[in-house]
Amino acid sequence: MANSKFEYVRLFEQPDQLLPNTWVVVRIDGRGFTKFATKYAFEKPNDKRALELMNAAARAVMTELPDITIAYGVSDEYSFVFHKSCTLFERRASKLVSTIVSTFTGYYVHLWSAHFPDSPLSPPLPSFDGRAVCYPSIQNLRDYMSWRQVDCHINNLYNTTFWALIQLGGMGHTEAEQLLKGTYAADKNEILFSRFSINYNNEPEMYKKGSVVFRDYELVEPGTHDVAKEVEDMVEPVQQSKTQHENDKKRRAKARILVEHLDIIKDDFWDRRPWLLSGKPGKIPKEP
Ligand SMILES: Nc1nc2c(ncn2[C@@H]2O[C@H](COP(=O)(O)OP(=O)(O)O)[C@@H](O)[C@H]2O)c(=O)[nH]1
Ligand SMILES: [Mg+2]
Repeated sequence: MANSKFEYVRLFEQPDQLLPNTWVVVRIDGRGFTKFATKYAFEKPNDKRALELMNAAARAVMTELPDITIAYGVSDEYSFVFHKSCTLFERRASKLVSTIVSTFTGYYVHLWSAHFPDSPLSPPLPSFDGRAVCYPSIQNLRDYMSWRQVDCHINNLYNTTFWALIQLGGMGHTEAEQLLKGTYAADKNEILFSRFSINYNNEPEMYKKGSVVFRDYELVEPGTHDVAKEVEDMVEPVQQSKTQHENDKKRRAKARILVEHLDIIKDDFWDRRPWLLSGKPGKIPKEP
């Protein structure tokens, strides 16, 4: 077919390739959620319904995109991790980010009424922005995940204390802010306990740790699988046979997708679940 005189515009399309052989993290964040939370009267500092809606949307994204190995969410943000060998075919940042953002937003809106049956959505509708970052090593990826979970802890301890001072202690916003200025974690724990008899340790795990989404296979004994080294040593992804590839895909599709509130900073979480970093699906657990 002859090219049209218009076709030169194709040359304006510039590459936006992500670095090969790296872990790609797409983090999405609710746009203007401070205002959005006020409009729908989200409970402060944590609204269980809103967080569970975020988790349900993330779970749906992982169901549709089997290349995502793990996701982590807190507040109005979610990070989705693509395994380093899984993004060979599509490494255009804009395409990955737009796929995640639109799939997540679609499900967030679709699932809204199930989580907020008494508050129908109305414009301006919820929307999310997203960015993609490449992490070259497992250590970098683990540190990224730890960074988000530490952030969750710091913010939640602060917010829990701040809102206790206001809601239970009758303080004003400025007064509470002044009181908390320069305090350490131990001070906040002490304020919660001595003034309000709140033991921070007993706060819901979802608020303290955020939410981790991953496929459920049989856990392994820690120390029996050293995937990290195996995966790091991989210079280029192993060429799988077509049947092996199809088998893995089937096993991934069969796996249940769990949403849990676990410590992802310590080694234990990763040691027990070697499939997260190896990319090889594990054993499907027997029905209890
Ligand atoms: N009340 C309430 N607000 C929340 C909750 N989760 C997220 N938010 C709001 O969402 C904001 C997220 O922060 P950020 O992304 O920096 O603000 P944004 O630019 O307004 O989206 C928080 O500051 C809260 O105002 C929740 O569970 N309850
Ligand atoms: Mg936001």
